[in-house]
Amino acid sequence: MYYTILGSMGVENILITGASGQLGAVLTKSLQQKFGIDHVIATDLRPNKEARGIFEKLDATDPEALKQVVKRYKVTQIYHMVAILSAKGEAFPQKTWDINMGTLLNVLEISRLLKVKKVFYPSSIAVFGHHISRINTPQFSNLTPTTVYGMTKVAGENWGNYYFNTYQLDVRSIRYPGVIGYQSLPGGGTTDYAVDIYHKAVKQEPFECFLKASTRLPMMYIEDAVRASIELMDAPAEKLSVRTSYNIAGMSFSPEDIVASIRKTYPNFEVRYNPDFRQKIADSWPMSIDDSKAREDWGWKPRYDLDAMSRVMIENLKSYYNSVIA
Ligand code: VAH
Repeated sequence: MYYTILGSMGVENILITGASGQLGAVLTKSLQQKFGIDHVIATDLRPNKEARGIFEKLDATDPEALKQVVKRYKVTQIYHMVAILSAKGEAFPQKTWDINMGTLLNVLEISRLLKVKKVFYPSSIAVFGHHISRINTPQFSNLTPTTVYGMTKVAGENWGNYYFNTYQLDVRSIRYPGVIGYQSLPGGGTTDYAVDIYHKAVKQEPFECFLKASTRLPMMYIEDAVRASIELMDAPAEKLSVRTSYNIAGMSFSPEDIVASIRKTYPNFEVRYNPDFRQKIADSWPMSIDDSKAREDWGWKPRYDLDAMSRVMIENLKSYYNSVIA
């Protein structure tokens, strides 16, 4: 049995909730490379068919079930990636509140009781709303989000800070921008267009964009986002001055910028703009982020800009679609 060899002195056993999601799937792989495949416990309601390693079917809204998995695998760190995202959340506001908050409170409380050493909590630039400076939005800004998803992230950041201050639970958090990767698909987010657009381009199909051409938002290539999370978790605790959540920046672009970048490879790529309810959400978010605190405290630095990301996305999706057709 795996768990009989886990949990010995100095060994880290990492549990991921939401491991089959867009970020969870890629994060699981990176953590397996870092800690060893037998030390990473991927959990979700549904398995990720392509994943290797330990998987437990887990409903993180069930505290008893979560507790049992944490105990059984002698878990020392949790990455809590479960969440209903911004656009989908607006269709189910109360369910979004219950799932996003309920699962986080379970993770925090069980971590406190079972002495889990560190917890990673993903927040988002959706914590910001109107009444901010939308260009280079500062770390400490007014947090009046316009979506239920954003409300859960503001509350979640504060719960993390509370558990850190009250119980000395080592909770660490990042405010992710829109995350883009070829390995997995997002679901229900306002920034998802920036993933879908590459799939259409590579399939040489026209793309219908649900945001206006000029809507500039903070974004990040998934490898940078995963590396940021692991680097923050590796940083010495005493260096971390922010225990709500760190602003981090990668790049900022609008649909017309990403289209221009894609047209360097596919000059005839066709796009039609047909903004829907997600436009209003995007208009309430920052255009770019000031991440100087993350840079100062734990050395954050992104590696990918828009064109570098376009190259990797196109190259990898091309091989993927070629292998599907072959
Ligand atoms: C969303 N991708 O669109 C998420 C993200 C920056 C927003 O948290 O809902």
